[in-house]
Amino acid sequence: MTKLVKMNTNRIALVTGATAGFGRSIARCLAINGFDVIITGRRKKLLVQLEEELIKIPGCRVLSLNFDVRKLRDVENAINCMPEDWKKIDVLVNNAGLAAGLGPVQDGLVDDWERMIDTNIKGLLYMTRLVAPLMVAGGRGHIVNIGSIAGREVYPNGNVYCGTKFAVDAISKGSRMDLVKQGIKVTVIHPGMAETEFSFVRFHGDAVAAKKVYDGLIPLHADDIADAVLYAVTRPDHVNISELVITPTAQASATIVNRV
Ligand code: NDP
Ligand code: 8X3
Repeated sequence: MTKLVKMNTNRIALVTGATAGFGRSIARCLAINGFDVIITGRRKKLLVQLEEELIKIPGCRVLSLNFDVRKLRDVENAINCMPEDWKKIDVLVNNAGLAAGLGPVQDGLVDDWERMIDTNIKGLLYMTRLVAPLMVAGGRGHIVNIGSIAGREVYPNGNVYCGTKFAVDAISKGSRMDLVKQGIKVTVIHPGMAETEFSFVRFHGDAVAAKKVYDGLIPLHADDIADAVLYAVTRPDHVNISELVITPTAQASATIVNRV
């Protein structure tokens, strides 16, 4: 008798920067909602922990890929060496990113600038360059880029970080134009203030300065952004969510915040 092999028909989502913050919440949320997930990041221990958590979700398959999005060869190696059935990526969430420093441009640290430019712009481009052709070949797909309110409004001392997120906004718009004929959706989500490891990284590990950013207001939670990603990637085929700007209720713009 022929043995019936049950094919896994879940959609596949690849989330960069899944070891913390938005990325971890997005991976969890998509996994809980029926996606198979490819989780990526540099901190292997955290990737393993998340993989162990997500594989307990009934029917969910998980692949973890440990690499730095700034290293083109490592990105190529990770994507090209994936098992063939994992290459049918339906959703790419370009989330990995950071701010490093908050100060006047004339005092900026070149190393901080390079980390932000290499991660937020070039890393996102490397991922897109490797994954978009797989989507084109499959005739479907959805790229979700995580931008920022800093990609819509420049604020004092934000200079280079804002520049990288303006680039994410422009690249998202351009990608949407370039991929429209192939039926590939492109969404950009621009969050405002959210309490993750973001400010701890921005202030080079100063936990007190990081905490102070959110004094007197209720910031966004990573799950709020995961919820928005889930919404975007579960619309019907004929609907694309192009852009979303999501802020805490207490934030009216990049610089206007109601603290109590
Ligand atoms: P976190 O610092 O909590 O998480 C950042 C994630 O990015 C981590 O998983 C980290 O993993 C990963 N990452 C950073 N650098 C690299 C790299 N070179 N290669 C691979 N992965 C990397 O921050 P958030 O979750 O808050 O930030 C996620 C995204 O959201 C970023 O693009 C950020 O700019 C954006 N954003 C954040 C806002 C906020 O207020 N929190 C608001 C608006 C946008 P690992 O260190 O393991 O590599
Ligand atoms: C993170 C939000 O306002 O610190 O992108 O730039 S902000």
